[in-house]
Amino acid sequence: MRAKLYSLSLSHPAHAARLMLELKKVEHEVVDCLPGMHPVQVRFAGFRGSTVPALRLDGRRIQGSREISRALDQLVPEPRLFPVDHQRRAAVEAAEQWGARELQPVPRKLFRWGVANRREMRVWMAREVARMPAPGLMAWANVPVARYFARVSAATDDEVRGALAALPSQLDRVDRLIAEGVIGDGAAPNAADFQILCSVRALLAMEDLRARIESRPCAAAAMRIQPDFPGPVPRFLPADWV
Ligand SMILES: N[C@@H](CCC(=O)N[C@@H](CS)C(=O)NCC(=O)O)C(=O)O
Repeated sequence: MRAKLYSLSLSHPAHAARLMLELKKVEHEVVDCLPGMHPVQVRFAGFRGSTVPALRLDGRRIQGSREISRALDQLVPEPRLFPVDHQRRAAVEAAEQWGARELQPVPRKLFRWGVANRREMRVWMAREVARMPAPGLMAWANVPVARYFARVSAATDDEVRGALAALPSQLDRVDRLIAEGVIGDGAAPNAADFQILCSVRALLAMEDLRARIESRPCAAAAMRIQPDFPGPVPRFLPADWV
């Protein structure tokens, strides 16, 4: 089986896809796209959409973390990403869907707001993530790109404040899913574990938020499933928003 994963070092759904490939022991190559250029790179690779994760698997093109989890379970049944038992499967599917729709956009929105509104974030991105020469110059040159991605994610001041206000109840929900046993079994992670906990891991990497999250059960579960994530992401949020 040949697999090539188009990824981005800061993309939490792309990390979810990589970890699922690792769980399934599918040998794969990771193409670490250049932040900002990733939509062009994935389109150039023949994918219909512009997002990562995008996976070439035995000649097929599969895009989206939820599509990838299903394709992997079909191709390599064990270990399972979706339980066989109907009731358990329904719970995992519902959690995965909630994670993708509600929680996954949060770190993306916050991060893109930071890159569009904070020069220091663009310098950090250029130096630490993209490893570009002349990060100060890149921070200036990348303003239009940063604004474009902020617009695509509706990363406005109001949206970011709203996302931050809703975050505690979303994290409560993740902690409940762990308490109910839907996710959080480190020995047998399922598709919802990867979907949800990779988003929590991305939030934990933000210095603005770490102290508010790290004592929660979901923080320990996220660190277990994904010990490494680029960062820490330096503070960029207004202090009275967090
Ligand atoms: N729900 C999709 C979303 C993927 C997504 O939005 N990925 C971001 C990076 S985290 C991206 O590639 N965005 C490019 C764009 O918005 O054009 C998934 O789970 O795969």
